Formats: sequence, structure tokens, C-alpha cells
Amino acid sequence: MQRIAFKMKLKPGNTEEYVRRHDEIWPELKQLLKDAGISEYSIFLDAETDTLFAFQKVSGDGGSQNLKENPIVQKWWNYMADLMETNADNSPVSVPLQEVFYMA
Ligand code: RM4
Repeated sequence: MQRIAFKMKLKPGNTEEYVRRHDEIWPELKQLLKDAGISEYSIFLDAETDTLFAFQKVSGDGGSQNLKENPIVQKWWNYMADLMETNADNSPVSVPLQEVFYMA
């Protein structure tokens, strides 16, 4: 099991809608993330900079941001694109973070 983290960027003024959409995350997306070996997936917001910090445990060979071939992930990214900074394919700009401390 590997711990990974990455940051993403929210467009200003979209916190409430971002939270609302995640509170109503699609069951099929949730299931495919679990099936891909992703667990303990949380996203935190630094409201000062609109930076989103994602943490997740992964048992497979990649995390949530490596699932771009999956049509449900693509549909979700298209749905979320109006709220976030994205790449040309509407995937969220995601910057891997280095783990500098861990305590079990
Ligand atoms: C985030 C972003 C991630 C996705 C989660 C569920 O806003 O779209 O890629 O894994 O939602």
C-alpha cells in the first residue's frame, strides 16, 4: 500500500459548489476508485490560495489521476472542469507532492 498526495487548483469562488458536487459524488465513480485500489481518499482546501490537497492510499499501480482512460473519470472531469484549473483534456492540473513525514 502506497500513500500518495497531489495538489490541484480551484477557480476562485467555487468552494461551495465543489463541496456540494463531492458530497454527491457519483456511486459509479466511487466504486471505480475503490476497484482501482484507492482508499482513504481525502481532499483538503487551502482557502487562502484555492489550492486543493489530495491524499489517498493506493494498492494498485497508480492513483485517481492515472485513470484518464476510464470514461466515467473523463465524464467526471468534464463535469468538474468549470470549477477547476484543467489541462486541455479537462483533467485537473495535478502536481504530485513529496511525502516528508509519516507517522503510523
Ligand atoms: C476531484 C478530481 C479528482 C477526482 C476526485 C473524485 O475534484 O476530479 O481527479 O478523483 O474529484
